[in-house]
Amino acid sequence: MPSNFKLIYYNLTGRGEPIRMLLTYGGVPFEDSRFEWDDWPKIKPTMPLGQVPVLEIDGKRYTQTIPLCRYLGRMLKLDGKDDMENLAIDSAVEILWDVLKVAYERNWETSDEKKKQLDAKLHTLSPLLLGKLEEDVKRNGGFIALNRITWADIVFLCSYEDMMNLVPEKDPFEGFANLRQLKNKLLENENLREYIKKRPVNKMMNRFSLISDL
Ligand SMILES: N[C@@H](CCC(=O)N[C@@H](CS)C(=O)NCC(=O)O)C(=O)O
Repeated sequence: MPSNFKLIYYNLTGRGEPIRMLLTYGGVPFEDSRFEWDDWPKIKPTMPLGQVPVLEIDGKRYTQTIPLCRYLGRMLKLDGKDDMENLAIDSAVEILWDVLKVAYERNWETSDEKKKQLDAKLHTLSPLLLGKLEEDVKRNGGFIALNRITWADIVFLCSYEDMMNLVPEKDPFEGFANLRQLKNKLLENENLREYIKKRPVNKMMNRFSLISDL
């Protein structure tokens, strides 16, 4: 296993947080290199694709959130034991990502017209996709992809926090008791609890934080 990890990302949750939380859950020490929003123009040209998150592994830089999470999932033995199990994990993560992408898009949209369209899209998509995951959690004995914890559950925890933050007008998890229970179960993990208590406040998205659920 590599010995040196450094995550470069905004001082926000977003795409950086699942990587931070996976390393944290696995008890892997890492340098959490955060920068403020206003510093981004200076940092952008120094990043491999002009984007973040970037994970430095033993000094080499890697990009792309989901592949990085999948890699960490494998490293931490939070992956599937065969192709079908890995497909279930990938599929759950992609469902979470599909809802989140629309929620983020809506959040950053400045045109009233487009915001309204994204609003309608989100309020149709969110119950449908989260409803599917709710059924999956019920069937999987409390976990999102398989009958045991996988890296998809950690991605879920981060997605839960961001969704609660991005959709303040209506609790997106209302009526989804199994998803809520999963969130509570994950928050029993001591590594995650300590990390959540100590991490910097998300200044740009601070309507909700998991700290209120500890
Ligand atoms: N496919 C990449 C997308 C990365 C991405 O869009 N990062 C955003 C922040 S979440 C970014 O760097 N935006 C600033 C920019 O493109 O200038 C991934 O999943 O990691």
